[in-house]
Amino acid sequence: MHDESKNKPEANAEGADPARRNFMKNSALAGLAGAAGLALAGCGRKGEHGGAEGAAGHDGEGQRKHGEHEAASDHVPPGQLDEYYGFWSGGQSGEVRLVGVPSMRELMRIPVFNPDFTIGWGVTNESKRVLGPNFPPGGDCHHPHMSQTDGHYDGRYIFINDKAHTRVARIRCDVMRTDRIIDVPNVQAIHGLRVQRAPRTGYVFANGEFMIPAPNDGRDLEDPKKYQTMFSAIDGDTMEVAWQVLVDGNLDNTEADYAGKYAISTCYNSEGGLDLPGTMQAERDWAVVFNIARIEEAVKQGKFKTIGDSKVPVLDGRHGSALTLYIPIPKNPHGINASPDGKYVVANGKLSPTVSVIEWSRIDDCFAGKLKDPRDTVVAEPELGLGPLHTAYDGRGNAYTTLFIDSQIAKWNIADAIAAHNGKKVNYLRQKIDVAYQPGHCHTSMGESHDADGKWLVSLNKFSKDRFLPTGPLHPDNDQLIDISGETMKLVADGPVYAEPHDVILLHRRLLIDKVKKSWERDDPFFAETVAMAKKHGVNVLSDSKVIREGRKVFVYMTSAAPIFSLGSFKVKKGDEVTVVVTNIDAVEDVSHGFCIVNYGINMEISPGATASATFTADKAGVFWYYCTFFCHAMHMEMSGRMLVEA
Ligand code: CUK
Ligand code: CUA
Ligand code: CA
Repeated sequence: MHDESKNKPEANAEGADPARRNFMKNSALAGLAGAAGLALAGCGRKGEHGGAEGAAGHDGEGQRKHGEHEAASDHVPPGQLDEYYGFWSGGQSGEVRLVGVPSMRELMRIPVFNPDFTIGWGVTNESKRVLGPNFPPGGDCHHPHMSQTDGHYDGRYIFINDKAHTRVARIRCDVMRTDRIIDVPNVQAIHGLRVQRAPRTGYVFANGEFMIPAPNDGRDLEDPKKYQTMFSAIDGDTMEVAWQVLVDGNLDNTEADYAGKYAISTCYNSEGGLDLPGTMQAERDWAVVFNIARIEEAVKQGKFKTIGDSKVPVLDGRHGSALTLYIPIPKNPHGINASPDGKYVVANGKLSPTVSVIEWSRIDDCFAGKLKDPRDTVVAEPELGLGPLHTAYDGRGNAYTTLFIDSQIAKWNIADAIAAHNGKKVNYLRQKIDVAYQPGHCHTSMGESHDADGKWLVSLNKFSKDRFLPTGPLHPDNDQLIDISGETMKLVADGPVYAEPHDVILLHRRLLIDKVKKSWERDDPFFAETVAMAKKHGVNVLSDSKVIREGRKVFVYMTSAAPIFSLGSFKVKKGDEVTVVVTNIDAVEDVSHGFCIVNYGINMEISPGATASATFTADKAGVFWYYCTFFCHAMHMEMSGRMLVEA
């Protein structure tokens, strides 16, 4: 399709065979369009290098021109810290991963929607209070976003969606632990998720992707015209759904402005289609803008209804509503990304080779009645290449858009794209770089805040193909690290990852380094309920070792200090409901203990200062050893005891 050799040296690095690249491209095209028997309407290319004739997108030339810039190194010497922390969504693994950038070293995994035996997530009572009593087997998380204050990351929380079970979770950044998970009512599959940037978070915005009957209780099964979905605003402090807005079409990704006035969501199914061809009929779908002040006012005035058992105010934001604005966007748009200068938001066309640049101030004008046609909010529609999915920013006026089908990232200039839209003869395209392969999101360092610093870009590629040693039929994804600090993008590293990080945020370490706790504080709410229970039993968890029986319920309290549990054994009767509470009184940084009961499915992590507990039925008689699972001491193997279960 075009001369692959232009993308040197990156594309010609070992293992990047141009012929295979074309195969990947064509198969992706077939997958997108062929399956539906439809052409990719509007995807014709004007030139070899996207829409801008003779653009600097010919990056081979670009590199010669600016050849003085050496790619930054991803090497972080032993003992040195990465400059950035990346919060990687774990996709269908249900977890969040903390990764150092540029080293791409994985520092930690934070279980969110997934059970995790390492720390006993889904085993301990403390985690079950977060997960709920009947927690589902996992989740599908896509979009991690940190809370903000006035458009700056504030280091308090990470919020993340669960598409698989229609939930939203909050992670405390001080202890890197999930502390709240909520179900979102009246909708199905939370996909897009973002935080309100100003004055603070504030709201967490969440898109219900799929359209369903309301209420979804068996009625209207065969009547898709009655299917609908809603946009939800969650109070990030209380984790309660504040309000929902009924929309036309479906909802894909969402974004917020920098002024605290609007949220905006893409819709790829304006058609209300039930299958792939059904969602690809219209040349334009839309982005829908939510006017937060008007919505809050309408809630205050009681202009809402509720659905079924839910008490959440539901407002009508369908076409004609004063609460929303529908901006036509070509075609099946996907990602939506606000520029860090606070002026623009870019909707990514997916089945159109374009992205649509919308100016927030024109949205003001539209809501004020000064602009009549919502399309007039679009101030540029640059053509970038095939399959634009997501856009990131460097804080220097440039945007970076992933091209899924082309397996490239297009760097383009926003001001030039607007000038070109106004008829000026300028090239907005700066460079295209090959990535391996099929990128979804890309993200820049600090790129979703006013502090976008334009140092690094990570491209989250869905396919790794032959970039790594074979791992069986299931391949890892490939996250590629790209230096964007100079004029030209430079590929620096490949990093295999377990499926499937959709999105990531890259935060400067200054946001977290002094705020993250190295041990638990004793009054931490995470285990406060367990400590309160002990108190009721007259137990001081820091010093007491006690077994307390209340009928068939047995409570076992002990402490851990390397290398011993304070109880060498305890006795219960078969059929008892047993609650073991362990408090780690080691105050030494990094001395975590684990408490595992063999053949009983119990393991929990107890880090310095923590109290952890697990409740189970002693349904097998006999001797069952418990032991410490974290190698904590030279005598760690000896850190054990016996649970004696009488027949
Ligand atoms: S989505 Cu997966 S690549 Cu869920 Cu943000 Cu676009
Ligand atoms: Cu405690 Cu190993
Ligand atoms: Ca569509």
